[in-house]
Amino acid sequence: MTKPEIIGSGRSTYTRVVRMVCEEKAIDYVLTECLLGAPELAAIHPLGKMPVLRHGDVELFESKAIATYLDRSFPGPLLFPADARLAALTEQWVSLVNTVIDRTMIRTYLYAYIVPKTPDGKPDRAAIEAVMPDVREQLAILDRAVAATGYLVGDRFTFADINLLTILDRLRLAPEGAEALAASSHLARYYDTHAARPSFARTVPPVGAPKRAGSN
Ligand SMILES: N[C@@H](CCC(=O)N[C@@H](CS)C(=O)NCC(=O)O)C(=O)O
Repeated sequence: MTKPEIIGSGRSTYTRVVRMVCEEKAIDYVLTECLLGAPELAAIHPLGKMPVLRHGDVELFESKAIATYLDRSFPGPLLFPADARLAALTEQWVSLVNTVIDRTMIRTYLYAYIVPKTPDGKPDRAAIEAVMPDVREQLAILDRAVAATGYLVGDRFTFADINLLTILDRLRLAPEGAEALAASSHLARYYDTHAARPSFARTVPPVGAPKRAGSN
């Protein structure tokens, strides 16, 4: 059988989540590194975002759709639970993280450090100060969510955890984010526990945002 090909960048959190699915399920896959704006992405994703997947004649875009396909197509532990309630809870946390928490912690907070829009290229202090109350509020929500079991969903590791861990990992790169995570005791323990998973360790990205074709 052909290997699934994940096209994206090792630096991209959304690319990392589908790589972690492959690692958790011991799927033999290929990562084809590319830049933002690469034609390989536009060939599959209508907005040219990463990651995209090619597997035989299957082409997919959107990380959760790719993760679902890999989970159902390959043996290994189910990362999207079969039970209706647990499946819905997994969807719930993936949705909140992708629509709200990613925007706050990565696109707004972290990007104010790594791709600031300031004239001198220095971290955008105004954007950082403005977003930190939301970062703290959202960390508190997550801290409560993992307090009882150490997982987002029931008492088992799911795609919801994968999808969050990649974001917490990047949040730690900047000082206020690292401090706020360390102060969230349940969530800090959750992060440390799951960061020891081989799927996490084998996909640690280089620091920095994915690079765009034509930029330095
Ligand atoms: N909802 C998409 C989001 C993918 C996404 O935003 N990827 C980022 C890299 S982590 C990207 O391609 N950004 C480039 C852009 O938005 O033009 C998914 O889950 O796959």
